[in-house]
Amino acid sequence: MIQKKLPIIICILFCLNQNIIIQGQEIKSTNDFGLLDKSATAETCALYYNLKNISQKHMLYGHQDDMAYGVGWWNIDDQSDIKSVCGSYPAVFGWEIGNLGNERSLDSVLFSDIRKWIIKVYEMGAVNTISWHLNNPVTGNNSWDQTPAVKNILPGGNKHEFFKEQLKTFAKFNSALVDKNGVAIPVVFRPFHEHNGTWFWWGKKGCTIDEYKSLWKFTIEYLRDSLNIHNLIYTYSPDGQFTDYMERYPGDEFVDILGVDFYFRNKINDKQINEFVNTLTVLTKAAKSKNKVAVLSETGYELLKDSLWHTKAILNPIKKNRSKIEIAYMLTWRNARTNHFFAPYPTHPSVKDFITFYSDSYTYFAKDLKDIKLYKK
Ligand code: BMA
Repeated sequence: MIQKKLPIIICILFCLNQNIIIQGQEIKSTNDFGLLDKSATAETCALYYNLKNISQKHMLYGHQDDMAYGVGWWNIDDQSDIKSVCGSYPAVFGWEIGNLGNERSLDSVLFSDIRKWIIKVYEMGAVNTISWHLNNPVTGNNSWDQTPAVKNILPGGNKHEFFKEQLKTFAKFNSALVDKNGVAIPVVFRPFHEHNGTWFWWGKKGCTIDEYKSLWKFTIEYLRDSLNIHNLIYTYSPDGQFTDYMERYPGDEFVDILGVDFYFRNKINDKQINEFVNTLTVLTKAAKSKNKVAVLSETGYELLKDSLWHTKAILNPIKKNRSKIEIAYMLTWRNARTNHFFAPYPTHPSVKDFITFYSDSYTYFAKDLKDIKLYKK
């Protein structure tokens, strides 16, 4: 009798005990990888899980708008300053969607091209991350217009409906980010960044701590629960000049990745390098205590005025402090033109040093992702 019922008993036991172990980590169900969105797609969960794993041994190299333009060129198929310099695309690609709803982004890139490149990046097995310099909803000017506006877009505010429309515009753009099989492409989404600065309307002078947290929570709940978006990994990213990293942190259930935007502004010296190391140490500690991922969400030294920046300021300091620093990726800011660039290009004096940085086993580029399936568990 018991023998006849054995398959049923096994089935019940299996259903009751859903917890599985993947590489030593207990996963409660296939969708519980610690993401704030419990309905996140399988590919999104896998990306988050793999970023967490990778950060223990490597750091992915990223570049903003890498496929879109570089120093001396604009929108050429398969062109990339990074690829021209070292032979491989970056492993992470940043995209900017300020001006969404128009034909071109605030940096004049066609949104139809951004979509095309996001798909290409995904099919290459690399990572896409999106930032959003949202126009000031009160004045309609760009995000650097500091006219207070956060209160106005929160529930009850006179621009709340308008803000919901903006989020719907984002949802529409996002819904077109699918591969050839219709699979939603995971995106590391980084809204309302550098909020501890005073340069954006969502900065610390434009809203109280509670208003900022409410804005963050509303945005996530609206995208996730009302607009049913499940391919996003949410990143909190203060500017590196913070006094308290957690000051405007909206809560563990509203953040997936802990980031920081750290720029080198002066001559590269020990003081600045120490500051950098300390910042990444604080970040790593916070992320680890929450079992979340840490990233250097923006970085650079404008015009790369020190040709050894990649090894002197980034690689060597991080490698020397590996016991305290685990970041899944760094994203170097854009190569817009000869007086506004952050990454090397073929004739730049930093190329040799960049090749050293690229060749180090700690850094991962697109080429290194060939055997790593970021979107599979
Ligand atoms: C800033 C600058 C601007 C750009 C903005 C959004 O850091 O690079 O030129 O418009 O980012 O990409």
